[in-house]
Parts: sequence; structure tokens; C-alpha cells
Amino acid sequence: MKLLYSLTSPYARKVRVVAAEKRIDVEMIKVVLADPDCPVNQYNPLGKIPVLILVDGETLFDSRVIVEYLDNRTPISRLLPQDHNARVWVRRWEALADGVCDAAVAAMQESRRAANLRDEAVIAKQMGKVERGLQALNDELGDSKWCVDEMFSLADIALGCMLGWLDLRYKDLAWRKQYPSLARHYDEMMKRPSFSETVPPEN
Ligand SMILES: N[C@@H](CCC(=O)N[C@@H](CS)C(=O)NCC(=O)O)C(=O)O
Repeated sequence: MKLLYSLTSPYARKVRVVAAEKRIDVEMIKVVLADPDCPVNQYNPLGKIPVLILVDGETLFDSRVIVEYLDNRTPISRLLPQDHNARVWVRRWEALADGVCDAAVAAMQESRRAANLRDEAVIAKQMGKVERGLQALNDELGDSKWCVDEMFSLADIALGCMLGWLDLRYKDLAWRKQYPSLARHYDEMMKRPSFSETVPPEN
């Protein structure tokens, strides 16, 4: 199996952390999306990473589908609970964490447009999603060590990858100060090699 990824993609990081936690060997193929020869469109019509290329040549995307596939490949370190309710709850955390990332990416793209094309209302709308999402995640986590049922799961991985990406792209956000439960959770995540070894580099 091969994974098309970049070092800075929070969605690809989610897959990399899952593969490491479950000790699944995946050949990592780093791509540069801005490169005109980037192969991603051949494997995902949406032109997005991550993409998992299976041994028979079939491809899987997006990150939520890939992590489910990997979690079912081996019972080692189950990251999606077997219990239906707990599983739905984990997926809800993942949807919220990924959604915060989606909004933060959209705000960043808008803010990079030339000043005469930039729409501040779009940025404010997207940043509203980021702030409400972070507040909800912080409140729901509260004093718990892990997001769902005091068990390490995909919910924790998705949350950590989103926060790590905010650290990279939104240095002024000061989320640690505003959301202490998230800060504590992030420190806990950093104790895991799967997470600390995949921190996105400055570039
Ligand atoms: N929902 C998707 C999001 C993937 C995504 O947006 N990836 C970004 C990189 S971080 C990308 O490939 N962007 C290229 C584009 O949108 O054209 C997932 O979870 O995999």
C-alpha cells in the first residue's frame, strides 16, 4: 500500500498517525500539490491528499474512508470502537475537528488573495466556525484525558492533527491560552511517538 501525502496536510497526518498506531506498513509517497506534475489527479479525481493506493491498484480517499479501512485491517490498537454509539461519537469528534481545519484552510486561502479581491466577510465567517468549533471541542473534552469514553481513539488523533495544523498556520491564535482542555490534550498526544514524529515542519 502507498500513501500520497504531504508533511503539512492535517488530513494526511491523521492517516499517518493511524498507520503508525496500528503498526501497518505503508509506503509513503510525498507529493507537492502545487507541482504541475503532481500525480494526485490520477488517483483522486478531486485532486486532494491523502490518497491510499491499494496493492490491486484501487484507490481510497478521503482521510475518513482511509482510516476506517486501516482500522479494519488489523485488530491491533482499535481506533474506532465496535460499539455503534461510541463509534458514532468518535466520528462526530472527527467531523468537528476536520471541520475546524476545513474552515481554517478556507480563511487562510481567502486571506492570501490580493487585497482588492479579498473578502473580509468570508474570512470572518470561516473564523467564526473555527472559534465555535474550538470552544465546543474544549467544552466537550472538559477534564477527560481522551475525547470518548476515556479511551484513546481516532477522535483524539483528529483533534491533535487539527491543533497541530493551527500551530503551523495560525501562530497568533493563542488557542492554548483560550482552550486549556485542548492544550492539556495536545500535550498528552505529544507523548505518543506516532504524533510527535509527524509534527508538520515549517516550510
Ligand atoms: N476531506 C478531505 C480533505 C483533504 C484536503 O483538503 N486535502 C488538502 C491538503 S491538506 C488538499 O489536497 N488540497 C488540494 C485541493 O483542495 O485542491 C480529507 O479528509 O481527506
